[in-house]
Amino acid sequence: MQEQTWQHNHGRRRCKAASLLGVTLALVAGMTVSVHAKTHDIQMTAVETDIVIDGGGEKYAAWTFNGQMPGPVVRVMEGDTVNFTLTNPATNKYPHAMDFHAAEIDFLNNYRAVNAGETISYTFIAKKPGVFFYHCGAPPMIQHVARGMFGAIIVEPKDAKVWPKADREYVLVQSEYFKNPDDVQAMFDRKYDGMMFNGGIFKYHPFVTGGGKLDAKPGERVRIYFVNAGPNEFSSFHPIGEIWDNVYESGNPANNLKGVQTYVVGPGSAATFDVVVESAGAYPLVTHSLTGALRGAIAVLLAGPDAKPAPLMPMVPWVLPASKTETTPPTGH
Ligand SMILES: [Cu+2]
Repeated sequence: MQEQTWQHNHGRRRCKAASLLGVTLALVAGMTVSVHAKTHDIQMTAVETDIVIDGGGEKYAAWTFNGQMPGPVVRVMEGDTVNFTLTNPATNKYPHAMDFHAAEIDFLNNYRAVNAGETISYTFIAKKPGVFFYHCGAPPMIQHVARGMFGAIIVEPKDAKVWPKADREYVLVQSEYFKNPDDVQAMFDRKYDGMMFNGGIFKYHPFVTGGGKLDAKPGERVRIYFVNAGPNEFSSFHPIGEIWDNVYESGNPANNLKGVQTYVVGPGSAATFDVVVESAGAYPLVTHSLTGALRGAIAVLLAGPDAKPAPLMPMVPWVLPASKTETTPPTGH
């Protein structure tokens, strides 16, 4: 897997001291403790900016982490420590916050909103493997999520043998699009105008202007880390022409369902989906809540022998084929 979609320091110096401590604790507790747990320094910046949300170049006044919707994928291993810092630049207008569903820490201290010109830092240990939602929790939270402040954190199981090895991995984050970013009432009334995967309407639909696709080879096990950002609608995630070989609730390998046609992922939840593509062809991945699919939540998985290797998906901004110009500013730090 090539990814890494997010930069961080592995804190190897600390790892040595932590390893000694870990071994000691393991001896004391009589249990197995990973001696390879790492420390990741993750920094994000709240960026209030226009981004492109469809292949026609439609712009949206988003609020984002690092200028992209969704924010960058964070990827750590079970047992790792995350030192997180959120910067809210003085040039912003609104307070922002960060809530990691992978963390088990006090909400009041850590997830509070900070004003423009301030930063907040906290630390957590990613104790449970899976794929988890993260989002801004500043009030009104429904608006901060709707405008784009969300993303995915993958916590890999420390024992890779607890599930089959994937041949290819993607991240898909579903969310609703409200064309008027200031109409909070429309958000409360669930009057969404589009449904997005990774911040774009029909972003992975090759028959739509500017649309892309997801690649695979026949016989591959394709693993999709799926997050539903909402803010309101349930996703009913289904591979047209296929069956999920495995669904891991919250992405935890211990929660292994087999042979699932459709699986519901509620707002603020996530699951990991494995599909072994039986043969060449097109397999649209959709929310079978059709009002969502037909308003943008269709990602076509195209299986063919010539599929190129793909990096872990790519919380990349929409790049319009015509201009090949990135429409999102670089990360804010
Ligand atoms: Cu916010």
